[in-house]
Amino acid sequence: MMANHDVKVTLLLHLLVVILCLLPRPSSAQLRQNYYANICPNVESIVRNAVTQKFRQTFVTVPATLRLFFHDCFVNGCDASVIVASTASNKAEKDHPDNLSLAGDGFDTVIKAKAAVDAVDQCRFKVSCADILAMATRDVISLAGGPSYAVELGRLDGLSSTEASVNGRLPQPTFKLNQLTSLFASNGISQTDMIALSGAHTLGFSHCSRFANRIYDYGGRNGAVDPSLNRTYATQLQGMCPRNVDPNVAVNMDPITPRIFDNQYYLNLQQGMGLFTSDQVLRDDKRSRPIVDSWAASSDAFNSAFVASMTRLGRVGVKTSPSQGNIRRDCAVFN
Ligand code: HEM
Ligand SMILES: *[C@@H]1O[C@H](CO)[C@@H](O)[C@H](O)[C@H]1NC(C)=O
Ligand SMILES: CC(=O)N[C@H]1CO[C@H](CO)[C@@H](O)[C@@H]1O
Repeated sequence: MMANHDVKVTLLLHLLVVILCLLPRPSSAQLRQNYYANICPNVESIVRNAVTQKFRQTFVTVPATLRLFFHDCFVNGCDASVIVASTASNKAEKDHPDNLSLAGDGFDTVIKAKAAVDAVDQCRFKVSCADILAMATRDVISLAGGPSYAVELGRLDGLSSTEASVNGRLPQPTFKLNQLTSLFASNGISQTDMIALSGAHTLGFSHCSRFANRIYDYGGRNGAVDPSLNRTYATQLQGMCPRNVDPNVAVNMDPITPRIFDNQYYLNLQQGMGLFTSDQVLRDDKRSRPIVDSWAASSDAFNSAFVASMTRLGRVGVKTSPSQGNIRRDCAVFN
């Protein structure tokens, strides 16, 4: 009797394990290219047109949208929760101090593309803000001369956005390799992907405060400059960012080709011209140096690594079941 019962329990347990293994994985499994083929067949060209129009008005569209996507994905998954506006009762993600450079143009790009999509009867309220942000990000990268790629789609928009949820979820410019690697690992993103995604700093701006510690009083010593920083570059940065500079002043993160999405970031690191500690450490730590050098040597190798890494970034914490999310009518407001 007992033995028979044990056999049954064992069989049931095995069956359970098999069923669990066969269940689709909750995160990325359901995203796919051409997700909207029957729902809104022209969605990609509608978004691209809207993004191109915005790009012609201001170049900031490019870095602003790219960084917005990164911050969205790392805080509570790629679910457009970063776009939600705060209300009297809820301080949303975008109000966290870490958002400082989430330039309004990134938000505006998504809002405008969403309006263009919703202007088409067949598409109205059928394409998520999270997917529009993912498509717009692909578009700004190629508009800036970077690689183009097919975007996986099918994300739902998240149901919550809080300032507190941002705490500890975004990397800091002072991070060394281990801190960077473990924060990205907590999102299921490998060290190699982290090094590729950091190449996004080939575009855009940083406020002086984010690297002031490297050009003034480094390590608390009066007037000291971070020894890992190129001296010529350090002097240039001090010129653009004098002590007590207006906090709104920002500098190009790639001083050589600031408006081109290219592999110049890695060439800069070879010259000690990484703007943040988190940039320069990728070249100075011997564990990540070989990858930095290989992408400095080959823009094709960097481009294909970047595309693969962006695709993995786009799967972080995505929501695909109706209990987890919906399609927001207004990207800045929960339905
Ligand atoms: C590896 C760790 C990272 C750190 C520590 C970091 C940190 C920063 C900081 C401090 C700024 C300047 C913000 C400001 O002062 O305005 C910045 C800007 C930017 N970051 Fe990162 N970031 C990281 C990774 C990424 C990734 C993975 C992406 C995208 C794939 C990205 C895209 C950008 C862009 C495009 C800008 C320029 C934004 C603009 O001009 O509006 N960053 N980042
Ligand atoms: C510093 O940068 C200049 C170019 O701006 C370069 O010629 C020089 O080799 C760099 N120095 C170091 C130590 O990398
Ligand atoms: C673009 C944006 O939402 N910026 C906000 C970032 O956070 C600060 C406060 O921490 C707000 O004042 C900004 O409006």
